[in-house]
Amino acid sequence: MTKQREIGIRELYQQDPVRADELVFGRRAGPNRRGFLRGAGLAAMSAAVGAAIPFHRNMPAGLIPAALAESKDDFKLEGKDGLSVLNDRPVNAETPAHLLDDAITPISRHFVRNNGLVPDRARSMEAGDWTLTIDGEVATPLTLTLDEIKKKFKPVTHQLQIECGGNGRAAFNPPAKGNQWTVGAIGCSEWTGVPMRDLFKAAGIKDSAVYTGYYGEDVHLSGKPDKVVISRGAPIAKMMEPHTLLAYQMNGQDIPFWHGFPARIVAPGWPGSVSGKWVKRIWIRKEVHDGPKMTGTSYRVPWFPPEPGEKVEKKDWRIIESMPVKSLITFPETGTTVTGKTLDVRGHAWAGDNAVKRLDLTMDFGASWVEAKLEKPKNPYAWQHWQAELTFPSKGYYEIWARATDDKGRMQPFAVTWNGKGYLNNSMHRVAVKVVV
Ligand SMILES: Nc1nc2c(c(=O)[nH]1)N[C@H]1C(S)=C(S)[C@@H](COP(=O)(O)O)O[C@H]1N2
Ligand SMILES: [Mo]
Repeated sequence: MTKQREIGIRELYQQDPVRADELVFGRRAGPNRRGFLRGAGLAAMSAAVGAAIPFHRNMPAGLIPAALAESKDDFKLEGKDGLSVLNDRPVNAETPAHLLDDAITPISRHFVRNNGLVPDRARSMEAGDWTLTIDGEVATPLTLTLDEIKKKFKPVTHQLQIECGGNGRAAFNPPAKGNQWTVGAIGCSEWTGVPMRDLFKAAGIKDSAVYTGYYGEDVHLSGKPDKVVISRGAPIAKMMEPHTLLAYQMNGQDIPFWHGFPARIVAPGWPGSVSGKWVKRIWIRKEVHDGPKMTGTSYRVPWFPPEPGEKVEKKDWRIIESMPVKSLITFPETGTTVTGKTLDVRGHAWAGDNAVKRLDLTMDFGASWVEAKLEKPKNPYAWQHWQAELTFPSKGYYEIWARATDDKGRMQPFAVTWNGKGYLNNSMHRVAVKVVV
């Protein structure tokens, strides 16, 4: 006798999306659309999402309805408010989209991504004998205390987005191993610190410098004191870009222990893993860095789009640099009941090293689009706020989808661009609402 195991709707859609449509909604859908989902199937789906679906004919088959796609599990982390905890050792927690509504992400709502354990020094929030060393391809290696960094170098403050390279991984099919981030491993807080290039210049960075490698104070899960948790870096040009900081404040206060006290790198627009927390050493190298999570397939994607499930040879993987164009709908929240014909919708958009040029919304699965009002970024690498008024043609279940376009003309795709590691999913964010008038 085989034992039946209960599986969640997300897992069901990952295993076989068309079969999931059939199991959940009772009827096999057409090959591309849910237009064939009639009678009992359509009724089941409407019941599941809580209203009739006026545009059901346009609905892609095998795609989990947005009303059911984001997890709602809550769990309390110190200093955090409403984050979904994906893992507790190491701690990984993401922020539901509607809690990212603030222009500047409050500390309590910035996601947390740890590969190891928070160091004791950070827990105590006392810098003590902490120093930062910059060595390698420099004329004079520097070792600085926190006070020296604050006194000798001119601070700057910028709004900077940090997004985990694996944000959106939960939508991969076949699934990719790792934290199953839905959409909330992104934040844009205000960071204060010293441009990294000022520190590098003070150390007399040499022409032979090619790449950096950071070392943090966090503790490996094995507990072994000498085992490095993660050590990544970036090409010198990215590290010398004026918005790449050695930060010591987040939203005007000492960086909280989750986020790297007493100091961290913020290399905005690149995978969050470049932004080393609890940093104590930056090694300037004459070749590409090769620390833990820098080599193999870590934070790399194939240079060509593989077929879902295709095996890709080692030599075809490239280190991820700028993150792709992306956006979030932060109002309304999925599940909202709309009692008027119109609704003000808003959110943010960002595009790695680039700017966002335009944002469009659809409520009929891509048949028509409404252009949103898009603000300029507060500074380069800040996310951009957008807002639009939508008018619904009738009552029913609607999905609002947002699509950002960057200044190079690149747009967010409808579906996941698959790779074996679950990186860089910038498919459109979807929010489900029920219109009752
Ligand atoms: N020392 C250290 N730095 C680190 C990490 C880590 O585990 N250890 N995680 C990285 C990853 S993968 C991400 S996405 C960001 C997350 O930053 P946050 O926790 O402040 O949101 O920190 C990066 N810096
Ligand atoms: Mo990450």
